[in-house]
Amino acid sequence: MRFDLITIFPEYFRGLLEFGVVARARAQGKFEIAIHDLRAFTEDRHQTTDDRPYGGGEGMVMKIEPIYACLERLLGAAEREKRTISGTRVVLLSAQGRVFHQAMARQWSQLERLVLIAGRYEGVDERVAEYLADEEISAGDFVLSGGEPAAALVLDAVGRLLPGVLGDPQSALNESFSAEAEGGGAGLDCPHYTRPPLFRGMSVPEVLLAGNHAAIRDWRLRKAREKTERLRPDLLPEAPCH
Ligand code: 9D3
Repeated sequence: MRFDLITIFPEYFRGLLEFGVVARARAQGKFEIAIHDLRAFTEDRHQTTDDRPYGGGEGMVMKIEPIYACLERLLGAAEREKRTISGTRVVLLSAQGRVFHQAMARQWSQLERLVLIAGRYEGVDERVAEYLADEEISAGDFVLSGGEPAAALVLDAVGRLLPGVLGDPQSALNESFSAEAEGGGAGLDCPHYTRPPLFRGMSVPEVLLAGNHAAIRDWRLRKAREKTERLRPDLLPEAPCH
């Protein structure tokens, strides 16, 4: 799989390419990441990527031309028409998008190519979302200064699902089990502990030390459910607004 990141801050992604799961997968040739500096696709002397909003108001808006020129270079005019067939998706990261979730990560991990456009300033000319991008995605209900952290997060979530990327293939297996086995409700994981069994008065639950595997399984299910009820009741199957 190939990722293309379009940004005015290409340096933002440097660390990502050097460290972590994404870096290792890339080094192993499991996937390719290309970072594109939007300024390289401007025509003017000042390499302008933003402009004042029509209708007035605060802040600046990202211009469509450099983004179009970059997509044109990456995909070509013909490619943009038959994106669905070619297995390519163009995603705009913006505060106005649908909130990213695991099902999208799973879908996108099946693509040949994922193009991520990181927005900046007060927003992006709406014609990008309307005509150039396939989807407009947000990282969540909080305000970022731009789409770069959101793009990094999408890259990590999708990248780790690619075959052979995860160090331990069993982890990916367990993950899909826990998400689908319990009546479709992808609740929170159970708590984990490791040595020492007692640290400064803080103990590990006795059941985990005793070695009764049936009891451990029951305890883990119960704890996962309790924790989901307490911290993420919205994930429970019977939650309202589902
Ligand atoms: C007047 C309201 N604006 C700012 C307070 C709206 C606004 C414009 C631009 C809010 C954020 C941004 C920049 N953010 C992103 O480009 C962005 C984002 C986000 O803010 N939250 C979650 N996901 C994303 S993806 C891109």
